[in-house]
Order: sequence, then structure tokens, then C-alpha cells
Amino acid sequence: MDGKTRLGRIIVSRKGFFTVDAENRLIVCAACTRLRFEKKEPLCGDFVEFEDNGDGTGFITDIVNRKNSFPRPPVANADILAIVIALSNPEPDLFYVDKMTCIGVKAGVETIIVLNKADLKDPAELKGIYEKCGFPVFLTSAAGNTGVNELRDYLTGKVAVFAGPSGVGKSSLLNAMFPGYNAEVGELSQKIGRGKNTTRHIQLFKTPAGGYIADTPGFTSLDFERFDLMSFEELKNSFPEMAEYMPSCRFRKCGHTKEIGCGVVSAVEAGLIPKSRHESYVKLFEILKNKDKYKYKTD
Ligand SMILES: Nc1nc2c(ncn2[C@@H]2O[C@H](COP(=O)(O)OP(=O)(O)OP(=O)(O)O)[C@@H](O)[C@H]2O)c(=O)[nH]1
Ligand SMILES: [Mg+2]
Ligand SMILES: [Zn+2]
Repeated sequence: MDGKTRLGRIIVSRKGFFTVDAENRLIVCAACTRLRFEKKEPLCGDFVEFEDNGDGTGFITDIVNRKNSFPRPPVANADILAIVIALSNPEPDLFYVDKMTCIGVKAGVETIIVLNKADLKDPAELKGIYEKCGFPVFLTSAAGNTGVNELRDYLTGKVAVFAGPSGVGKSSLLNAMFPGYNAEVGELSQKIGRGKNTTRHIQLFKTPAGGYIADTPGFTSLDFERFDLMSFEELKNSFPEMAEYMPSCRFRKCGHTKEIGCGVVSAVEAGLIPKSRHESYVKLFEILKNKDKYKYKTD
């Protein structure tokens, strides 16, 4: 390393520029041509080497090996993925939530479910579904300031990424947990009952007790189609609640959708695996099977 090369962490990624935190000094960097040529895209949360121009700007020259990363939201080196849903307004989309849990499980990151807007609707059903699958579930109301301290305490010292559809209250929750944060909060569109994508870029916020929280822009179901969620072979392992029932399937190559003698299907019928989760699994099975038709053989 020559005198000018330094190490820091990307805390903001915005329109091709990266704000790097290096010992509490913020340097706005572009990625060097070689990284762009090699299609190595720096992500929020990355530790990077950069050339410091000395005037608050610089060039990222290398990315330190990541312990993990997500395709959506594009963040690296997280400890916790917090999937935020509103119990109502906007209405929960469980297929969306289940795709998000797959992203967390595949990345090997602790995945938690935050049921926000608990002031609007009884959480019992959704709480039951995700607790049964082993995900820690938090009930919050950013508006009523309930459940917020428990969530904040759980995240202390960790790098936690808040993800979920637009309008569910991700930024509101961060403001409720950390009053100095001041994230912009948006109204819901009256016409379509969805958020208006108020948060436009990803930002890591250093919390007073140590650790980071990442606010991210809400994304839609359609966004999932723009990247490879996982391969067909990885799908079975992306639903942790199925693991204990798979060994009892009659056929070794069981797809766990509707096969005779399938341990997973029996567990769904017995109420041991939530029906909605298995429906999401079957939907993904069909999508990935067709996508990977020429790569993977299923029989
Ligand atoms: N009733 C109720 N409304 C809430 C709660 N939390 C947030 N809201 C409202 O929901 C709307 C959207 O909140 P945001 O915090 O901007 O949502 P977001 O998830 O950050 O949305 P994007 O930045 O667009 O992805 C705002 O009108 C908030 O006031 C809550 O717990 N209860
Ligand atoms: Mg927001
Ligand atoms: Zn099976």
C-alpha cells in the first residue's frame, strides 16, 4: 500500500458514486476503470481500498472479500436481514416476503420478520406463520411507538439491513428507533394503495450503540425478475422449515410439490408447515424449473 491508498467502508451508494467512511472522514469515490471492466460492482457495506485525492474525493481500487451479499437490496457484509411488512396498508404480499426470506437464507444471514403498522390489524396469523418457520418475529408500530425498543435492542452492534415493499414504514421505523436519524417518510398513494418510493438510495447509518442500520428503497415484485434469485437446486434448502421432513420422502429425488409419500406435503397437510409457505415454494419450483429446463434435469 502506498501512502495514499486507504481502507474504508461504503455507507452510501448513489448514482454510481460511493461515500466511503474511513475513520469517520467521508470521501466520495467513483470505482476505478479496472473494477468496472471486471464487472465488480462495489456495494453499500463493502470494505474497500481507495486512492484518496485529499480533497474529499477518491477512487475505489479494490473490494475486500465479502462475507455475504444480497442481490436485492444490493448490500454486502450484513449480519441481519430485517424484512419489514405492513400488517395493512399496503396489504402484505406473502410471496414477496417468502422470496425475501430465500434471499436471506441463501446469503447465510440471520433473517427476521418485522410486522409493522401493528396499530392497524391483528398480527396473529402472520406472526404464527413465520414463527413456525423459525424466523424471529417482531411486532412494531412506528406510528404508535410500540415494539420499537425491543427491535432496537436486538440490533445493537449488528449490521442490519431493512428491506421490504415501498410504504411499509422502513424509514419511519428507523426514525422511531433512532430519533436523530431523520429519514424522509412518504405518504401512500391513495390511488394504488402503495408507497411512493420515498427512499431513493441505500444508506448505512451508524447507530449510537455501535453497528449500522441500512435503510433501502422499497422494491416491487417485478424487481425480483431482474436477477437470479437462486438456482433450482438451491430452492429446497431455501425453506428451512422443510429440512426436517425431507428425509422421510418416499423418493430420493422428491420435488416436495405434490408427490406421493412426500414428507413435506404430509407436514403441510398436518399443519406443521404453513400452507402459504408451501404455496410460495411450489410457485418458485415452477418458475425455476422452467427457467433452468436445459441446465437441470428433474424426473
Ligand atoms: N398506521 C401506521 N402508519 C405508519 C406506520 N409506520 C409508517 N407509517 C406510515 O406509512 C407511510 C410510509 O412510511 P415510510 O416510512 O415512508 O415507508 P418506507 O417503507 O420507508 O417506504 P419507501 O421509502 O417508499 O420504500 C407513511 O405515511 C407513514 O407515516 C405505523 O406503524 N402505523
Ligand atoms: Mg423509506
Ligand atoms: Zn418430498
